[in-house]
Amino acid sequence: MDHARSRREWKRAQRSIPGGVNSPVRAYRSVGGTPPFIASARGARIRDVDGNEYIDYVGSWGPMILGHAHPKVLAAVRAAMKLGTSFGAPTPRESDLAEAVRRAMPSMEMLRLVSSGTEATMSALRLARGVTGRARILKFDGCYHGHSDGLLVGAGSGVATLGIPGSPGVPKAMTDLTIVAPYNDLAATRAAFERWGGEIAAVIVEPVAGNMGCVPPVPGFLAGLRTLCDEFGALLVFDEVMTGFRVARGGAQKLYRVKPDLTTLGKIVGGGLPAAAYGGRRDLMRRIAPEGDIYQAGTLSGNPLAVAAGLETLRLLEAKGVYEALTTTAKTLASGLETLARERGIPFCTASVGGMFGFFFHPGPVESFAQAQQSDAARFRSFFASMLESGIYLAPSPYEAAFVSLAHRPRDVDRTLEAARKAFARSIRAR
Ligand code: HOZ
Repeated sequence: MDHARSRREWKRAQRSIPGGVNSPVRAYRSVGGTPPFIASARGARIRDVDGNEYIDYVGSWGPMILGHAHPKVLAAVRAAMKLGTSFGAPTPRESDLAEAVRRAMPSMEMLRLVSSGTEATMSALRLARGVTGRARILKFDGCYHGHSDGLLVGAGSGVATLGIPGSPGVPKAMTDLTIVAPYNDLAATRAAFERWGGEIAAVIVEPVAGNMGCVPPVPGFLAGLRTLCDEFGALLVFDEVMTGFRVARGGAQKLYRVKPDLTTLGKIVGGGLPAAAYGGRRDLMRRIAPEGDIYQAGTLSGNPLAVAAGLETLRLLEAKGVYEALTTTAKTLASGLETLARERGIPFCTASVGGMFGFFFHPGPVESFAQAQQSDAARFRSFFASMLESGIYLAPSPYEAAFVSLAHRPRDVDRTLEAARKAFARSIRAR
């Protein structure tokens, strides 16, 4: 594969943009090589500026559940665009989107649209602190909830990929209020509550962790969090930016039958344009300004193009069999990879939930960030490079989930597994 143009573009980008990228993981720092600069994408395929085509399992990090450039989403955006691109004033379609979300996720009795997942989680936690009058937040090691100050501790995603322990610029006082417990560890969570119980405003959790690879909750973990929150008067916040409309139409809360007080959404809810949301119990959401006294605002919140893309995406996800299809694709990939690795005696484990999956070069199980960090980084790098060379576009980090779309066909899965067979063989030779 020729990457000459991507290399040139990357050099150019680095003169104006830190690392040449507008979000750190995209720079391929942990896997090496040149990140393909993208020219276009359609369906399950993404094409770079050198004309190389890849089967895409990044899906813009989650939103592209219908596949890229879905004609109906494009038509909806085009139609909206003709009417104006931003008003900074309410529109009927924002209520349409809010109602569509509420139908899918009844725990979101009221919601507010924002523009990014970071904004959604930051705002939900402000609300939680405002209503409880408490300052502390409990999060889990390896979960990533965007880049707001108080949440940049024990964070997965790019923070984990780059091995950044925390970030300069975040005063210690901001993260002193954040308690970090190991994911899937109820005993440690209880211990934290016993120490700080009366001060904890909220527990925030990715109900299926997708920013340390894909790590599902162990049975009873989410229900246990619900019980602890109730016992100690804290709010339970499900960060479903990744899992919302991804693991099931009603998100992880539907799948695992645990009702959070507040939920954050992003990615799919914007259909590939910048929209996100936070919402939950009506009595809580009524505290948001102007109905209440807790302030949060945004010029592009409820942007008409993003709302149109989100609405059309959610509408198309109502079709019968959608989540069964996504689940089958993700499961087939995960189990196919596991079989191939096992045939070669490579320590390897996988997980898949709905339309997301992940893998670790680790014998398994991986239920926590500490275990995820024990996976074989060198093997991941070699596997990643070989897959890319074979035209398979994976997230360039072991600390990210992979996403499938409705555009992925069985032949894409076959091609991916064929590429994986080669990649596993190479990874053995390289040792
Ligand atoms: N935090 C995102 C993945 N979990 C990265 C997004 C991006 O680089 O676009």
